[in-house]
Amino acid sequence: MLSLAILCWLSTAVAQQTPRPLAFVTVRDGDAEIYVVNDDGTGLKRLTRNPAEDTHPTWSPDGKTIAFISDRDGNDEIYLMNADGSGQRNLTRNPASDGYPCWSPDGRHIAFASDREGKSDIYVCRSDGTEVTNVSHSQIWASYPTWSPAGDRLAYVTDIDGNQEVFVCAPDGSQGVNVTRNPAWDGDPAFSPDGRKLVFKSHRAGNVGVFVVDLATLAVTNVSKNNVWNEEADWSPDGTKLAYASSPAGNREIVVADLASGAKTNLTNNPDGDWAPRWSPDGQRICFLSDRDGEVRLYVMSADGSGVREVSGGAVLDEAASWRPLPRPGARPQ
Ligand SMILES: [Ca+2]
Ligand SMILES: [Ca+2]
Ligand SMILES: [Ca+2]
Ligand SMILES: [Ca+2]
Repeated sequence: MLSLAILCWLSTAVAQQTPRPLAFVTVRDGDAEIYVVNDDGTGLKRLTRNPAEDTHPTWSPDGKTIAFISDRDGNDEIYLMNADGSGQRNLTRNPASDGYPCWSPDGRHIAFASDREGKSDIYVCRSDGTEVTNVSHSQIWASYPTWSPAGDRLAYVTDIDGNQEVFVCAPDGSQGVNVTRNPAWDGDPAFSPDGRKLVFKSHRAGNVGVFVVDLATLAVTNVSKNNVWNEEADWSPDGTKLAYASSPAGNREIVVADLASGAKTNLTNNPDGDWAPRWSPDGQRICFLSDRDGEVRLYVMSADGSGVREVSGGAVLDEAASWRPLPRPGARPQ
């Protein structure tokens, strides 16, 4: 028992000391560049060095590769680079606009949005850029793809009925279901960690609110339940909570809602703007953006709101940061 206790203590101590890297976009060099930094503010490193706009860094599930968007070849393309910034290569190579890359959970595929067939659609390719498939075949416009944690579903946003809905489909585009079905604007979907629910943003209650839909029943729950502006919801890794930006008193705060009890906690309580929360993969931290120091910067706090620390060391672009995923036990090499 004693050795087990020591092991537990050791693993906790190691977890507390292990740096958790974040990728983010900064404009401190005159144009958008991607940097990484540990969540304790150490290890700040510039990864891109190009006069083009380099944005939207997204880690591969094994944490070894970062997908991002760059217009360095004259139009928006999805690029990949190694986690240290080396090996930058153009994945999409198409004169149309390509963006919003999202890795499949096994790292073998990337979903993205492109207007290469005249209107924006959702495409899936292998992570080497081959075997590109249009999976949305939308009549008007589709974008913002996101994979389910098990890799068996894609969610995306489409304007098929003129008021924007969230669709869920198989990764080959079949079995598409409109899961929002409401005349108001619906968007920003994200699967729950168990894949059974989606959080989304909707105007259906008159304000901009955070809602959850059960994918088995399509029953919708109003999570934010207020009349102010709420958005940018992010699931806690254990699926019991949602963090989102909310403006209860005229400025944005990071609020955490406990889904079982409905209890809400304002984690920031700061008169300046606080937004774009993202949970660390171990659930112990939340990063967010704030302009409390006069410009938009990246901050990290404990999941209870304590220990707020600025980590970006300078101004950042208004775009949520991306935590490097934790290695998955037993994950297959990619
Ligand atoms: Ca750049
Ligand atoms: Ca392109
Ligand atoms: Ca709608
Ligand atoms: Ca605030």
